[in-house]
Amino acid sequence: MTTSDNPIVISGAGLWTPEHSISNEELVEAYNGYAEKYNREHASDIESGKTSAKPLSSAEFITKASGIKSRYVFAKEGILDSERMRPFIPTRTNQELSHQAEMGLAAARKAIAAANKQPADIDVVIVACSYTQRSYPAIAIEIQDQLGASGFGFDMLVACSAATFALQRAYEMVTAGTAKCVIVVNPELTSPQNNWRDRDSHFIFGDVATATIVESAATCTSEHSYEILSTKAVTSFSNNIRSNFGYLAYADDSDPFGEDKFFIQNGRKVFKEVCPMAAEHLTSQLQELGIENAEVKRWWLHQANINMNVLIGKRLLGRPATAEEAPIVLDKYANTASAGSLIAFNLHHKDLQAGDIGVICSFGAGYSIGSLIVRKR
Ligand code: CO8
Repeated sequence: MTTSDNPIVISGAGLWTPEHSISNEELVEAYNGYAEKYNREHASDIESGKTSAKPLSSAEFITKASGIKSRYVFAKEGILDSERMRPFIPTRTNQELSHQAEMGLAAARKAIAAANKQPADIDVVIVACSYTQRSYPAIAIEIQDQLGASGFGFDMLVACSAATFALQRAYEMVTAGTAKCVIVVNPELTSPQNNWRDRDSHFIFGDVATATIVESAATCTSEHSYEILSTKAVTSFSNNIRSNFGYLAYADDSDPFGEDKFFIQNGRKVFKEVCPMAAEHLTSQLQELGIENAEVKRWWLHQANINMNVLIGKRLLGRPATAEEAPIVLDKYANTASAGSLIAFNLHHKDLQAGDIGVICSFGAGYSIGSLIVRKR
């Protein structure tokens, strides 16, 4: 979908970063302590072939294979404890603010300030992320209530593409006139769904929250705003990234926290299949607007793996993209599911000049690819 006579803009962005960070070295020390203990305790079963030994992890492998050097987490306690190997996030009462609403609100307030808006200006709140901590009431409605915003709110889950898909819904609502000012909030609390005991995936994810305001250019008074020139979404079913966590575990008598309920992937296949899909998707979207890939000033790409971004950059430009053209944030933040491209946007957009073209793009589970082409005003 494209627009020109009724410009819709991204007028503000906010980023909330947890205070706790875990380096690869800390992570590997904890994991290896756990694996060695497991191997000692199961030595006879391992020797008889009844069970497999837990392989050891390495900080060098993680950095080389993924580009990740550290990750932020909502709660550090428990993750590095080889007896526990999962975060400790105590329950809150129904009267207290939920964890994801707390994360989301912190980012939302920054986005509202950046857009030069008041909370009362917001008439739709969309919470878009990979998991919500409860089924209902929607986290979005809790955030709406805390903000004192009118209108309505809802949650939507599209894994890695939740944020871009929600921005597209926001764009369509403002275009249709069914909303005036939409906030898209991405409280990505991934750490409870990450299998910290799995050597192949324990390093991948981090927690963060981002928020973005979408409104009409006619109401926009912010210093930095970006006209949305085009949006594009595609999905193609794949089991290569999967989580079977869900409410049916109670009915099928399976362990709700069993190994198969965590994030699981065939990382190699994902890499091979998603990179060409993403590059073709973006090239064709830009072509529809008559824009050459080389004309794009900034690529705010999904942040899963540095080697993926390098490969996609090469496919798009015929050469590696520079750090200025396609900023990398996954070295510090790791894979934050749908928030990755928006972290990059938050940290690297203010230097663009009026008329500069940028691309926000997510790719991942589903498979799903979501993208927006924007122009600085
Ligand atoms: N330490 C040391 N060695 C290791 C480790 C480790 N931690 N992990 C694997 N190895 C070993 C393997 O065993 C293998 O050994 P061998 O060759 O002897 O078999 C060797 O290293 C190579 O392993 P891989 O082939 O697995 O390694 P890769 O080079 O492919 O790198 C990656 C693995 C980093 C996972 C890579 O494949 C990748 O990033 N692929 C892309 C994946 C991707 O983008 N996925 C998207 C997932 S995110 C998403 O969609 C959102 C989900 C929703 C959020 C979920 C929240 C929890």
